[in-house]
Amino acid sequence: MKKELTFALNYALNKGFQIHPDAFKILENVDVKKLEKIIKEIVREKTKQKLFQINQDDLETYLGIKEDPTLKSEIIVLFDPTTKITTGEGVDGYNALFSSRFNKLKKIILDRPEARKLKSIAFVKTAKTEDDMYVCGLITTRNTERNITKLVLEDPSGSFEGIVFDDELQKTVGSLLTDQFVMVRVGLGKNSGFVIKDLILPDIPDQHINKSETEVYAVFLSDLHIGSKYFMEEEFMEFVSWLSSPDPVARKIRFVLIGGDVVDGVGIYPNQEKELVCLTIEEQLKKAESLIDKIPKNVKVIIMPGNHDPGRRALPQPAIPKKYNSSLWEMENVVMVGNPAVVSLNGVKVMMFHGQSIDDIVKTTPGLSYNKPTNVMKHLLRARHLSPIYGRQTPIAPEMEDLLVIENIPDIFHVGHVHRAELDMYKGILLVNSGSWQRQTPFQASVGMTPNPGIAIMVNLKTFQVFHQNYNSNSENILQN
Ligand code: D5M
Ligand code: FE
Ligand code: ZN
Repeated sequence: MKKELTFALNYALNKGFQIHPDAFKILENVDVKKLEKIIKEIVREKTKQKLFQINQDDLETYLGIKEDPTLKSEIIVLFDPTTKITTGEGVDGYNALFSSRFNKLKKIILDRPEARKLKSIAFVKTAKTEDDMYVCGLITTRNTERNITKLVLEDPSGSFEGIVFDDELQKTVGSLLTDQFVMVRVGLGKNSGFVIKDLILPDIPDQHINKSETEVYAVFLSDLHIGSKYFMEEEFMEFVSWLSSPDPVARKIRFVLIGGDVVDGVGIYPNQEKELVCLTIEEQLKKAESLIDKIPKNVKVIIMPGNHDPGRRALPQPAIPKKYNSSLWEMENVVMVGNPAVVSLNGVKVMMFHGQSIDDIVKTTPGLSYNKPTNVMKHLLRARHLSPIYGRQTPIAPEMEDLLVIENIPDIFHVGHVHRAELDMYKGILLVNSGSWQRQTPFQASVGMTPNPGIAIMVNLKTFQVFHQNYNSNSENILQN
């Protein structure tokens, strides 16, 4: 025990006082420099009242941290794939998935004025008109050779190849992802081929951002990797204790969101066991449970899985199944959701996605990198899809409905996975990559990935002001805006 705390306790005991265990918990988290003054004043006050027990209420009143009962903390789960997952079989499943993707995105693009002239691919291929027309579809291939780019699109009526000559437009086409949905303006070329003259993405329209009426804060975390040797347990505990401290921001925190990779998992990558301190999923989740249990009960904790958590690997992922740890499901302040999920926090819509698709996008798109994950997040918003590329590293299940289309426009977009905390804005949407609580692993070092772990990002849901607490000892590697 710290000597200042021992002094405070002895002082009260010598004056004939008892200290309630809940009051003790608060004292443990108070700035040690203030302890002597606090205890002396409370002892003086209560001696006058002839009441010789110091309880939680005395300390909360003294410190001005009595919970404000008027602070609302309402959570509504607006979307959770857990109960919607069906999994179709084989080719049929994938046909259904892509047809659902096409239909949902076409519905979104129909709001654009250009879509009034939208025709099917089959129609455009046989039309004998000099006028420009619009078609939309999913990109099956894009190829650049000798100063021109060829783009192949598919809709339910057929497939279409168009050529892009314009340099600027070629650059835009170069950043498109395969299986992404686009609308294009086309005209007939000289040799009866089609020339693509313009390109329209579903994108995000200008919109009104929802804010909370009461001033409460949400904390954004992800990639704890509990069970890994590299999990920053001490720093994480320090952060969790801070949640119970008298700090004015801590006193208004009502939500903690965990965006996946809660535990490190088992058998996720070769030789992982050498990097684990907890060797089973159950043991890892037990530890997660005991850490989450230390979060004050008036804070709601939303837990979403990532690629290291148990359940299934393919997107969309169900919530971490009860069978691995039923206590997490039973905690009164914990809400378990799948990946992706949309939750409303006092009316502020937050879309949570672990971010698995970032790997494929960074690897196939010029100009994007692991160091600026929010740029990838903007790409996803423009495509209105959380994982457009199919058939590379990110497994996608053959669902009958494409649950990865961004139908519901969020106020905050929360992603993790790449272990780089970063903030940005896009069309009024706050973009949060919540970094990690795992130190750089040997694998990450070998591929030159530099995480900035140990940063807790928090947002005032009334003003959208952003704060952060840094528990990273490397001060050169902190949050950059
Ligand atoms: O992933 C953290 C980041 O590191 C994410 O961008 C993927 C990358 N990563 C991690 N392990 C591998 C392997 N084995 N191959 C390729 N890329 C990898 P996380 O989900 O926390 O492991
Ligand atoms: Fe991770
Ligand atoms: Zn991950």
